[in-house]
Amino acid sequence: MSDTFKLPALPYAHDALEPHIDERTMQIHHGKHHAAYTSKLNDAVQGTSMAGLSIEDLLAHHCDKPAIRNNGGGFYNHNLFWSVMASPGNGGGGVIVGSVIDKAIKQNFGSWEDFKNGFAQAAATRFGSGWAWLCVHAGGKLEICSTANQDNPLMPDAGCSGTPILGLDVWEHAYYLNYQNRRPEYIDAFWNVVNWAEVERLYNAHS
Ligand code: MN3
Repeated sequence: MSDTFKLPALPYAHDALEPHIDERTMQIHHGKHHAAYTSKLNDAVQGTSMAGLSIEDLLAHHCDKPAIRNNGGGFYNHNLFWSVMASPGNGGGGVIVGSVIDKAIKQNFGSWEDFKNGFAQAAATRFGSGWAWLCVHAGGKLEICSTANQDNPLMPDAGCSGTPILGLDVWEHAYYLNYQNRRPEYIDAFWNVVNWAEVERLYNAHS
């Protein structure tokens, strides 16, 4: 039987996010962690009534099952994470002044500084493992939040709502090789690799 869910190829080389996210971390994170979530998600749905459902439907309606919550969340969250990053100087870090996302950030948070501070605070204060999110609601309202483990805002009981358009993995496996316990440094470095063109595309698709 062929697997429903496939580990996506990274949209850039493993070393493309250096020096902010190191090559070895990317190799292990994508090739081991994300691959394992993908494989276990396939195992969890095959031969059940959930086979054939989209990942969004699984997260919205079947996250009461731990195998779906943890592995479906891990599959979806990392798919988004890779897509919203890009190499510095090749789409990573830059925001076009006057673009849709530039205006939306300023309208919702007052300034880029206030947005970044709020997002960094959500990422830094998430105790243990989890994610920080920027979510959009229909109509364009933006919201910052964080979730534990592999939870995400598509799960009705995650304590966060809207559609995630930017996510930051704050599990230690995402930064420990390069930053050890210095999560705030990793969060600060993340801004150099955010692919704002993709965040804007997601904003337009879900607002
Ligand atoms: Mn991870």
